[in-house]
Amino acid sequence: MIDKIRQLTEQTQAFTAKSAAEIEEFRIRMLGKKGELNALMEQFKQVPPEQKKTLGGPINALKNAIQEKLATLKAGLESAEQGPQSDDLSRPGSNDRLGARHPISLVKNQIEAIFKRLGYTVAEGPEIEDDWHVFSALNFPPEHPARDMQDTFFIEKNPDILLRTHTSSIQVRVMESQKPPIRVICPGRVFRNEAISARAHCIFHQVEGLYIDENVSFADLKQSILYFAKEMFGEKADIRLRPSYFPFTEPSAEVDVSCNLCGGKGCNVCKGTGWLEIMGCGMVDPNVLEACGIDSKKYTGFAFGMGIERITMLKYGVRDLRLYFENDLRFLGQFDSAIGG
Ligand code: 2U9
Repeated sequence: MIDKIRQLTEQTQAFTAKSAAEIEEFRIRMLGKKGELNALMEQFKQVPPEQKKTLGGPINALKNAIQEKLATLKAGLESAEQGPQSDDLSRPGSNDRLGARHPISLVKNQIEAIFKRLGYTVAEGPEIEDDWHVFSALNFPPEHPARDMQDTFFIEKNPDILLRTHTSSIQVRVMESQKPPIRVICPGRVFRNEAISARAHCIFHQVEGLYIDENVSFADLKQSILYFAKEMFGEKADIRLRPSYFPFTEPSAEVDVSCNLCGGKGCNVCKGTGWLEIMGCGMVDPNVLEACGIDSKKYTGFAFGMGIERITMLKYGVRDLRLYFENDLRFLGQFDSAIGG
């Protein structure tokens, strides 16, 4: 019986076919009801139990070899049939479904594109930073709460090495290495020691901007942000500035954009105010300019910062921050026709 198995295995390996009919003929001869394999199985039933152990494996291997041979021959025949057609350049293209860009990347690209039109370049920097670039150069006093372990992730409990809490550290590096005029946009991930909820996450994305030159004024800041708001939220968008405080800017302001859902009349998204907060901004504090090697008597500048998650929520009506991190295709698929480079 083992000789028969060996003989059928060799026949299977050597078998070739030029047509579907030949393949089918081979299948029936080997696997058909009255085929070779069934005949072997009938014989197998008669053999004494101690021989069954040595014959079971080879019979199975033969069955697998026959099935693989049939599959290979069928695939070869199908591609041969398609061969001449694949040279036909007039055939319609295949309808492969393209992936979608993540909404955070989409909006990051849109923000960058808007500021590039105003002459800004894009700069990136390290996520693991030192105290100087995240806090000290930015005029944070030694006892500022952001320097606390509860708000910032420190590496190996070393108070000098930490995960950046804002992308302002990139602007510090740009100011240290370039001379004004400086016009730069700094996108990136930032890290804050916060509990995760629908409205807060310990990792999020920011875009910050910095413009330094002679005679840069608060009016320049306001006009640049108005341009950004109209490009991002539509021509009808208006802005308002409310006084605020940041260690690195003086004066400082929070920026609201008119609610694009109710047109400023008041709805549940803008909580009846007609306004939505989109970013913070201000004139760069002279202490920061000096710390970064820029003459604060000659140069002035403005800076602004925004959370990309927030801008995306407002633009696309995303209600829960956690959706950005879950990679659920039902969520991501909704952005596949959005324009964003
Ligand atoms: C340098 C000098 C000044 C960047 C600025 C803000 C205001 C701001 C927040 C918005 C929401 C961060 O994501 S958020 O939590 N940012 O309000 N950021 S001014 O000012 C700088 C940056 C770098 C050298």
